[in-house]
Amino acid sequence: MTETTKIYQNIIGNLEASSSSLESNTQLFEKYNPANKNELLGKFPQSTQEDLEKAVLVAKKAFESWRFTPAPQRAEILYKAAQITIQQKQILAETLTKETGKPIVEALGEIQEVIDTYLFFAGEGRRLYGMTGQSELPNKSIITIRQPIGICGLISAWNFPAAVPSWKVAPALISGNVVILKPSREAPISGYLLIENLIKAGLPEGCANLLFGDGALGQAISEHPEIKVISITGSVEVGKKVYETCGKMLKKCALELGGKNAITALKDANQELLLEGVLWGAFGTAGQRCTSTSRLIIQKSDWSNSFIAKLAESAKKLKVGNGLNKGIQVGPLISESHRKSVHRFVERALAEGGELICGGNILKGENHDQGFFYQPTIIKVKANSELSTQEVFGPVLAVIEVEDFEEAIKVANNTEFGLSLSIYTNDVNRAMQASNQLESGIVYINAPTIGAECGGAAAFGGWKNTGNGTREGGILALDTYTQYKTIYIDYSQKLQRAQID
Ligand code: UN1
Repeated sequence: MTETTKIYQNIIGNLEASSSSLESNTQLFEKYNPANKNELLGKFPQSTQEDLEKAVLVAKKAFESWRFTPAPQRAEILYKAAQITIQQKQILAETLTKETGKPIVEALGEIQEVIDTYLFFAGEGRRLYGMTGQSELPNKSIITIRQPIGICGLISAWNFPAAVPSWKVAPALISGNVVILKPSREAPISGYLLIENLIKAGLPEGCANLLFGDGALGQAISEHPEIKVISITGSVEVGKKVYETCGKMLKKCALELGGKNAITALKDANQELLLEGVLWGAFGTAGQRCTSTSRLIIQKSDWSNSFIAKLAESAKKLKVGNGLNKGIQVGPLISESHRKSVHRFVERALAEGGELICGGNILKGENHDQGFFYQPTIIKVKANSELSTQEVFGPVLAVIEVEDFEEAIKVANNTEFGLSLSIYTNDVNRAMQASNQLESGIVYINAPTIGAECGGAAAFGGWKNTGNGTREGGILALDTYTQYKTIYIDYSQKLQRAQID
């Protein structure tokens, strides 16, 4: 350990809290830069049940006053946190690039997503709309309001370690809940800085807490009886387990799981637009977004073959490297084990009869040996192959050729996931038919599958095994973090019997 290596502490009650694991000084995990595997970014405690109990106690106390703090006052803190994030944008982005490997432009975009999320949910502080309705009796009103639920356990992923926590923390807090965030072990620092900045913005003690740890801690959080809401972004396997736990405890649970997203290209598509869209959707973030374009479903035409060749030429020219360096378009994969998993997908696809169009290997050489780099890869496969149906989470694009529109839709829907699907066409009828028939929570027309925004109507979430119907990133996120209360107000000054008088 070099002298400068920071040992991060949990945050409990607005203070850095030494984990009980640190007292015995055995349970520390390390985080290295995936673009430079010798660069140690920090050491982190493996939090214990005792740490969790401490955080729960503090959060429970904080909830008692935060829940009754007027929402516009709660909003002031999110506005302030947005300002701080704007001021720190560059440094936060650099940290993000170091811990995830994503190119700095993308990291800046992710920090912008945090800012947008804070500003959107701060605005909700003056709305948090419920409903009013009509009573069947005179001089009587009915209103339904949203109220907070309590402590929310937020478990986030490594690929968007700033934006995804903000999607969870901001709606939870604005609604009057308090939170315990567990950032991913693979990218723990951005989440830490997020909570630190909320505290700097004036968030009262104990409203936002952070515990470092692994899946066992995530499971302990979901099992804790005092934690009333769980929101998790992760794998289907983990999501199912957490959902099962929450089901048994009748706990609210929001799941954002995998994706097998596709761009569907019809023969009347704008080819230049399509080319740019596929490159960005498939190889941006090295394909490590839940929304990444991992399939191109292309209608056979007099240009489809030359298009695939052109796509390969462009993919080969993408600059792969350390995301802090100028002009880099594709960063590393998050870890060696993840790179191995991606490579195995490629090997199996080729063994299954897939046709390698470009890439297909670990990147070697002076500029790449230090990190977990992988060549942008394109493989032509059959519609039912593993590569065309299973999530890879890397820079690997499966190309599937189809005869017509009907087959394109069928192939696009032929996966257990349903996060983000896209269609490129200039035919408005086809575009609308596709948006009607595609089985996913998000559909793009003439745009790739990545790049969801935060806003009123912009809901993020998927169908099928991608989730359980909950949404993030927009107004529908409030449904996860609020419970409804219906209030009947009888101002008739006499007993009125519903359904009888
Ligand atoms: C994710 O990969 O989990 O829509 C989130 C997008 C980004 C968020 C991705 N705004 O691609």
